Amino acid sequence: SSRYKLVVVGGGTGGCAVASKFASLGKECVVVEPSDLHYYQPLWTLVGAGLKGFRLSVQPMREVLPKTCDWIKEKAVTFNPKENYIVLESGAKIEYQYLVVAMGIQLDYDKVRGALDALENDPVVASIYHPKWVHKTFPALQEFKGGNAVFTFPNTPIKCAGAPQKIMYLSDEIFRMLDVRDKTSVIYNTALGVIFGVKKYADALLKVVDKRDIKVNYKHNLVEVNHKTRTATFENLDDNSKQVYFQYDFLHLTPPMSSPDVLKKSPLANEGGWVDLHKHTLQHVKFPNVFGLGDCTSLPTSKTAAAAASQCGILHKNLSAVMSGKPTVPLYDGYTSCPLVTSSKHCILAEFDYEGQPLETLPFNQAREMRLMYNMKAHLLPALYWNGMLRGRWNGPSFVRKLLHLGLGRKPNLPSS
Ligand code: FAD
Ligand code: UQ1
Repeated sequence: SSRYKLVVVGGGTGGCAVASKFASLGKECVVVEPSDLHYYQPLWTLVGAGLKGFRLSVQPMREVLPKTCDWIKEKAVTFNPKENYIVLESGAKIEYQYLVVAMGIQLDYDKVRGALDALENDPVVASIYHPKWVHKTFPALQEFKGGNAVFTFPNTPIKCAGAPQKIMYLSDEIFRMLDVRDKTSVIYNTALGVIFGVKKYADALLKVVDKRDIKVNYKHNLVEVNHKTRTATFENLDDNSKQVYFQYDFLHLTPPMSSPDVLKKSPLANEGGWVDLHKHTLQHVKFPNVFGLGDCTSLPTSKTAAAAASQCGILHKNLSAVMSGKPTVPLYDGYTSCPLVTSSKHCILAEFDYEGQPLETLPFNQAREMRLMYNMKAHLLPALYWNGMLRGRWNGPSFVRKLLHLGLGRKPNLPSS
């Protein structure tokens, strides 16, 4: 077995950013990551609508992980935090002094009967959440001749909770450009009871769906896809799970998601399967030498890269403190952000904290559809991600907010340390 000072499990958004922060540890730090490729997933919404090329969302893992550190190209399968080691798929045992868990969230397409079959075999079924199925989206939209275009939102936590409706707004725009919108029903079937979790932005989005003549059905949870008859079956969560059927001519699937299976069954998980962290410090509640960030954690905020960016700076501070025998500081207020793209030119930039209170970077109302925010999403953020965040140089926009609000903004709601 080998032994490291710091083991980072997962080399995605959060894991790569944290490893870069600790790059000065050199070979005392290792990233355990099975994938050859690193994805900038936020681009997939624009890839699905034909606005960006998929290649811009991919880099070889070797190019993004810090060169000074080790990389073990394997999957972690067992966690033994009482004895400070993990086990890899090959059976190799890796011991650590400190552990960071950043394994992301698992896509559970197999939990919807017929979904994988439809994705494999029906050209009109697509999903921007998967590097394989995102490719089907734009061709299917271009071929669309009218009928029912159905977009789903599952009955589980998901990453980027805005994406299932962003791709719908961009599809609606394409249908209008193709001149088929007047023979089309655009239908958003969501398992939730609201269009968005924060009222300020939900109110703005309800105006958008109204203006664009989009039908929203709440408490509709997708349970089955039959691609032979092009029928999607939903259970109505309000009405004793009574089943309702929708014929589709285009279907966008957002799969159910859950914590990675190997984490669910580990001692690091809470009852929900997520890495159980103190929500303001990112330190594990039971194992003080374990930290976590990103989509696989119990942090009760919306799962986004923007949230992981803010978490990464705070994790670095608190883990460094623990490494030098100092106390952790409660710093994370739950900041998360969702650029709600409403057309190929407009975007509502939602930013909020654990309380669901807006925490906007710009000193004016961001619940409006703005060109500035679309340009930021499409042109600025990808560069900020590849050149800033992944190199450990971007901790989210809180310093910009404080600067622009001249200290007059709302103070974050944090316990005193
Ligand atoms: P990931 O980046 O997913 O990385 C997890 C890594 O862990 C992967 O590399 C994986 O291979 C690895 N891994 C998994 N299992 C194991 C194992 N057993 N052992 C070792 N490694 C393992 N966020 C925004 O902020 N703004 C947006 O506009 C936005 N839009 C999005 C649109 C779409 C379509 C999607 C899919 C996501 C979007 N997101 C957005 C969300 C964002 O991509 C995620 O929140 C972010 O990538 C989370 O980072 P992470 O490190 O937790 O997980
Ligand atoms: C952000 O920091 C980030 O991570 C790099 C995203 O993921 C792509 C985002 O979508 C957003 C909105 C932010 C926040 C950044 C600013 C400048 C408001």
